[in-house]
Amino acid sequence: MHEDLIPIRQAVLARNPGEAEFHQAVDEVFESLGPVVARHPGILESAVLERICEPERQIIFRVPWTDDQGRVHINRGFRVEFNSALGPYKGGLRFHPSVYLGIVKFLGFEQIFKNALTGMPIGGGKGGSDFDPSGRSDAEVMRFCQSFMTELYRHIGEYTDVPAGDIGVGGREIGYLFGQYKRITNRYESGVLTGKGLSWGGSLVRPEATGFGTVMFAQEMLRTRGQSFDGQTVLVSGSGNVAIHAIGRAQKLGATVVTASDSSGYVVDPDGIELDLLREVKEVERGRISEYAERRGGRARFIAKGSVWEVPGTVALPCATQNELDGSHAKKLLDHGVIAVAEGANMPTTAEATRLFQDAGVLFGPGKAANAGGVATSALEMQQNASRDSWTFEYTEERLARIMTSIHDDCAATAEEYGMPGNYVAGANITGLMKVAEAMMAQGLI
Ligand code: NDP
Ligand code: 2IT
Repeated sequence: MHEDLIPIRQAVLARNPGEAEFHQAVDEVFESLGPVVARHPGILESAVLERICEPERQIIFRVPWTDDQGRVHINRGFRVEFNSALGPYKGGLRFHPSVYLGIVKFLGFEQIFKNALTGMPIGGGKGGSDFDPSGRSDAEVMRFCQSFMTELYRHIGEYTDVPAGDIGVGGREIGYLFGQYKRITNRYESGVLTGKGLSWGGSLVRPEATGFGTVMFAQEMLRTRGQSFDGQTVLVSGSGNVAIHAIGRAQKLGATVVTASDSSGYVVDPDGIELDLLREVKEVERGRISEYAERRGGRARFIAKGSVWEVPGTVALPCATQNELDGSHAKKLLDHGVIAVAEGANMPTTAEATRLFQDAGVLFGPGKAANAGGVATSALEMQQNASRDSWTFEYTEERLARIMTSIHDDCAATAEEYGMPGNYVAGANITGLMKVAEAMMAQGLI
């Protein structure tokens, strides 16, 4: 790390004790910024980095709700409004028992740079709760969402802060949240949330956008080496929104996707994942991934321990959660001849694993670039809401493809410009930072 950045980084760590994931996200960005502070002294003089690491606003609130037996539960709700230099705060809500302030801040921090990379007018934010939706009935999830929104509504709005989904928050939850927002405010404010259903302001392609975009980004990386998805053996982790659509897109491009996983284990299906069955088990029935193997007529195996990264493959798409691919996994993947890794999830690869891939010359697409298609399409949803319009699938998909190609090209060009050709991590961090820094400096001391 550049010596001028070390005291800033240390102050961030001291100010935010116990937030390991946030520290990791800050470190990853700071590691890239040496050449930037050398070339643009104004970044240090105007204390942009100190400001960018301090959220504009952090909201923590109580979420009381009752289960189907009438028992009372208390969860904690979060919304971290990190940076509004480029537009209203924008970013998802995560419902998962592991959620605490450090997770929300890591995600919100990443979102600042990701959203800048999309070229759309959106700032960075993130939220969620330590609520665990697994095994809960629709009625319980609805009561939780209504209670969550009963506090959140006062902090959000089309021009203020626009939440969407993330882990544990999909179309069902966005529906309950939107209904409660509308009820409390008496406003049909479509642009207050994204990921809505098609008949009430949602956008075509938004459900597919993150997974599709990740594969589009990886395809662009492969293209720089004269390669493509065609004929690759692809490893995907997760079996949620991002994973499912990454699998579908990679298959369409001629790849064989041989794995999927959830928090209970993973499946290996050498003939290629049967996507309809996976969607039936995970999206419709909200079941366990072992049921996929059970219903695949002996063609797939379920493994409860270990991870998909132990399976031989040439392209890896981590689409589950943070730090799911560590140094030992990276070594396995390298032994098996992996040529490209693109992060569908946020920060799924540890710092050590990232270094191993980069040192070995493997194409590595960091999440803030590779998974930006989701939030970019959220911004397209906001655009449709603002003009009271709805676009066709083909047109929206074409816009997404153009955005992903331009994120890829911007990251590649910036990496080259700063003397680190092929380093998409540095390219993404520097491109994102420069856009936000420029806006912050123009807007005075904010
Ligand atoms: P979903 O809730 O739809 O799916 C999450 C998947 O990851 C599930 O298969 C889940 O397993 C698994 N998973 C979650 N937490 C863990 C864990 N601690 N250990 C092992 N497996 C886990 O979420 P998404 O697909 O939306 O999100 C996946 C990743 O992509 C996240 O990192 C998210 O931040 C990121 N992302 C999402 C975007 C979006 O538009 N949705 C946009 C950009 C990034 P199980 O079913 O057992 O819980
Ligand atoms: O991490 C992410 O970019 C998301 N969960 C999507 C955010 C959004 O506002 O669509």
